[in-house]
Amino acid sequence: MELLVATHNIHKKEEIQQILGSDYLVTSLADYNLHDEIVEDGKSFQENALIKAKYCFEKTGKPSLGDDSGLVVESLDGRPGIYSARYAGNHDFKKNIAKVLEELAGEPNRRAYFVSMLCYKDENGEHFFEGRVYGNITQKPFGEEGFGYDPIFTPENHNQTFAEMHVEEKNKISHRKLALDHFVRFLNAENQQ
Ligand code: ITT
Repeated sequence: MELLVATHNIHKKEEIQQILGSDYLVTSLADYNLHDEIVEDGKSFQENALIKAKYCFEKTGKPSLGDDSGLVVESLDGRPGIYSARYAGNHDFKKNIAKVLEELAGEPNRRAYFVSMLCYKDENGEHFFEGRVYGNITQKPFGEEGFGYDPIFTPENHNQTFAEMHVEEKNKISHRKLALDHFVRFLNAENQQ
């Protein structure tokens, strides 16, 4: 089936396609010539995921998936959280990473998690699916793969950051993979009814 992902982020689109595999054709906003910035003024990952999915569904009538995601750092009271994309500079990952590392300087508690909140919207309504992966923030960036905060996040029971792993390896354990597993189970159950 075609799944329209309400994103301008090519990395997210590619990860979702790789995780879902060839049973799904993952498209995104650019494939529908939708270039507007979607105003994400929700107060939670859930509200923002809904805003994205709704926008897409209203524009196209296609089954749409919003992914609102981010990094939640325990000793920063959950920041950058829903502000992950624009924590220091709008989609400027170097600045965003630098700000997190600076705020954590000298802090022994480096526990954090990545979250992916998905909102799936079709003509029958909206459904939410969440995935989290726990880990730690490194002292400095390592690796070139992935995107966003990947160079400073080491998932639990691993000794490499997401950015040091091949994307296929990240995609086996990531927050996005866990959320998509819930989503696929839901779709399969729906299709059996
Ligand atoms: P769209 O809203 O167009 O989907 P975005 O990049 O703005 O793209 P978000 O609003 O969900 O997406 O912001 C999430 C930010 O959190 C993203 O820009 C990254 O900085 C970070 N992030 C999310 N998932 C990540 C991942 O798997 N690895 C590293 N950083 C991630």
